[in-house]
Amino acid sequence: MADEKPRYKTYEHPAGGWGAAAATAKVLMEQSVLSKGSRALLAMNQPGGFKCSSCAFPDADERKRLEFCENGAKALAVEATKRRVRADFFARHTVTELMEKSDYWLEMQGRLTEPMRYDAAQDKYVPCSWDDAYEMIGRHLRALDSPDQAEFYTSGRTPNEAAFLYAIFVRAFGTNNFPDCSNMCHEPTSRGLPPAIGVGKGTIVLDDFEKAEAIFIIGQNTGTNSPRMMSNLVEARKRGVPIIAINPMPERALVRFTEPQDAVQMATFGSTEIASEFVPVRIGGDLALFKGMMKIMFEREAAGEDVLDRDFIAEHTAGIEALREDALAQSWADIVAISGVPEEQIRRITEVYIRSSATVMCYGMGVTQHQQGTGLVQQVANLLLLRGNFGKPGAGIAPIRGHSNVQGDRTVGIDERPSADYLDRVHEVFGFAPPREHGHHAVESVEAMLAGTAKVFIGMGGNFVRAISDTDRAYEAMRRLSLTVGIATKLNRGHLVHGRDALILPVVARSERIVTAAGEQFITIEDAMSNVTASRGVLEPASPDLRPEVEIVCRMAMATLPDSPLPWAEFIEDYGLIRDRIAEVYPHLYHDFAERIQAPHGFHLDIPPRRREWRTPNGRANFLVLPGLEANAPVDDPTMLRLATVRSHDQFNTTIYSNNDRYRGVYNDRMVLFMNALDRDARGLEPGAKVALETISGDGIRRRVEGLTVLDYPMPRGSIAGYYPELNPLLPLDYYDRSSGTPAAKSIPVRVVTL
Ligand SMILES: Nc1nc2c(c(=O)[nH]1)N[C@H]1C(S)=C(S)[C@@H](COP(=O)(O)OP(=O)(O)OC[C@H]3O[C@@H](n4cnc5c(=O)[nH]c(N)nc54)[C@H](O)[C@@H]3O)O[C@H]1N2
Ligand SMILES: Nc1nc2c(c(=O)[nH]1)N[C@H]1C(S)=C(S)[C@@H](COP(=O)(O)OP(=O)(O)OC[C@H]3O[C@@H](n4cnc5c(=O)[nH]c(N)nc54)[C@H](O)[C@@H]3O)O[C@H]1N2
Ligand SMILES: [Mo]
Repeated sequence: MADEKPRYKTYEHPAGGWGAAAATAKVLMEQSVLSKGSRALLAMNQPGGFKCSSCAFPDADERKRLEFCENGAKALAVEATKRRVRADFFARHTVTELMEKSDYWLEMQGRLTEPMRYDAAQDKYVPCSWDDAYEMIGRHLRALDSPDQAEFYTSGRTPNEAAFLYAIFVRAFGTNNFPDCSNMCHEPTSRGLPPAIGVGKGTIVLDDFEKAEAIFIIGQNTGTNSPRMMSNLVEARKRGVPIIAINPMPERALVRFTEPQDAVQMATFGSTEIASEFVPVRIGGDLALFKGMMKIMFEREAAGEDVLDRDFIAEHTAGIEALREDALAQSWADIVAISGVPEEQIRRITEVYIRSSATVMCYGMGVTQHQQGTGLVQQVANLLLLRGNFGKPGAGIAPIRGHSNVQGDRTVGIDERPSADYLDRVHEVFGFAPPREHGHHAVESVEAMLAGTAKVFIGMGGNFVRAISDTDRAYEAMRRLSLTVGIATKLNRGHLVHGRDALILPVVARSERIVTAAGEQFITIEDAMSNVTASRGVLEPASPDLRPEVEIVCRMAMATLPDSPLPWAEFIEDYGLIRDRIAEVYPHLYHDFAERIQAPHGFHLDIPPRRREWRTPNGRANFLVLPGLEANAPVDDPTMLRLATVRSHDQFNTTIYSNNDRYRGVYNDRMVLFMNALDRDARGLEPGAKVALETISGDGIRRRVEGLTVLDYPMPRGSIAGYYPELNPLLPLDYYDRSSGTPAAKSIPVRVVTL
């Protein structure tokens, strides 16, 4: 597949439909798991079954028989693949040779099967026993001068039980260094919303889509990254609900979609128009756009119209005067120039917003991954507060989370800045005093490695070195370490860019059964709408030598803290005991965990804003002003383009399923740039020209990616897009949102260079 010729062709069909059905069958077949995979798909997201690991969107209720999508099927197919990476594979390839292979090739080798240790003499991974692996981890960690010399990464697939204990183990060891995938993702939500509405999570439940009178989708590619949400959007459109998509890329599924689970639409080749209005905002232009909307609302209110929810504002909020003053001070010329959206269109979508008495605003990485990502999230909350869109049916804020349990991991303690309340509870429940100083977030962990102060990196899932910014420097950072540990299902780059000692520890995957001495265990996860549900794998583990993540955490703890009085060995066998401890540490959220998790669809964690209760210092919802109109520092260079690094339809983060991106019309190529034809002309380039990109930065480091093909695409002027992770070498490590630590991966200032 990799050597097929690149092809570029506009995708004319609605997204979803038969294309998605065919793609589902194809991916199952490619991994030779058609019957096993189809059987498992029937159990996906069903009571008694397992939770899809592909995204964090919640399950529908009883009305839907099947709850999976094309991309969920892909995630399952690559997990249930028949292919295996065994000891003989590592015996055949040195690590240096494997470094030459693509991420796609590494992924396609299949599931890891046994623990492996790096042997420097041969430059190869060689088999090692689980006992030896734990002994090595314990030895390295105990040898450190300070617990703060270790970095404990978490990716968001880790279930609650493993994440909770990991957080306890690491704090008992003595550090709050918890870089995690959330730091690169929805951290602006976790940090931005608490001062605004008192909780760092979304406030809607699935039912709200059915009651909404308007839906905004800001910087989120629904059809690819949370396809199950398309059913809700199709349903809303059929009810005539306006849907406003704010996105520099005209994402196909937001334009037109055929519901693959709607038999009539499938049979008649019918489809639904999704966005009633597409707003092609410039990259980073959202702040100007939001301020334009607020300016209109304040002006019309001042002119005597009934535009704001005055009662709600008076009873529940603080800070509106400063917000009004700031919005009214902005000029239309600036708003239009910076957002790239004509005033008339801003007026039109504001009218839609004003007419709706219940609005849901969804957003994704197009909002969070900017230098002012946290401030941008707060502006979405401001817009909603102005019309009282919290605590009523059909309304609220909806951060569309990424990894299936990224929200849950944070809830149960994966947090480099833990709250005092949590630390007090841990002290009381577990009887040790956890460290109180803040630890490292993802970017800071790499800085510590580069500075030589970090020595050990443990990766609970994920592919950190590919996911984080500044690829070349991240590689250099990892290679300075004394130990790197990858706890994973699949071989990835993170295992090849390693420390002096290195381990690969293979785990039981989400779709697989966990059986311990105490019997079959289930795990729990929290979805993007705060529902906690049980997940029980249905397939046999890919190899008898895999271990569940819970066991790996406990055994690392036992090897590192031999005197720990905690019942680690019991936790390994009985996950109910872990849930009892979760309930003790979080009495408000997780009381009666054991009983409540028995319900077929689990239970909903309390979200106080749904009752118009604000757990902020002043007890009110707060309007928070972000000065100016730019979400990123302006760059004084006329050749500058803003680059957004995005996902294709055929990848899950750093896992590349194929080199195609069907809805954007790209086949067999990932080294492309989506560019407005006028920007291309202005640089004297032909369509299909090969170019390099260079980052514009003041730090004297040259960052360049070569071999990119320029494609004409309806992007706003000055905005270009390409793929993550191939373009991560362009993203400077210190180019991130200071409030959340999140790299500004959607707005990298670059210039085109021709070689
Ligand atoms: N199949 C699949 N599902 C996934 C994932 C996956 O890789 N594959 N990843 C999971 C994870 S971890 C996450 S976080 C989510 C990510 O899901 P999304 O949030 O959809 O992530 P992206 O594809 O990075 O980009 C989001 C959108 O932001 C737009 N955008 C770029 N810049 C701007 C801007 O300045 N303003 C606005 N308004 N929009 C902008 C892009 O055009 C793109 O449509 O999906 C999760 N689900
Ligand atoms: N430039 C740029 N960079 C980005 C982004 C972007 O949009 N642009 N997005 C950012 C975002 S939103 C995120 S969330 C991060 C993602 O960063 P990560 O979460 O670190 O990356 P993934 O690619 O999701 O991790 C994939 C690996 O996880 C392992 N794995 C899969 N399933 C399991 C499991 O069940 N258990 C365990 N233990 N391991 C498992 C497999 O070995 C697989 O290779 O990347 C960020 N980086
Ligand atoms: Mo994410």
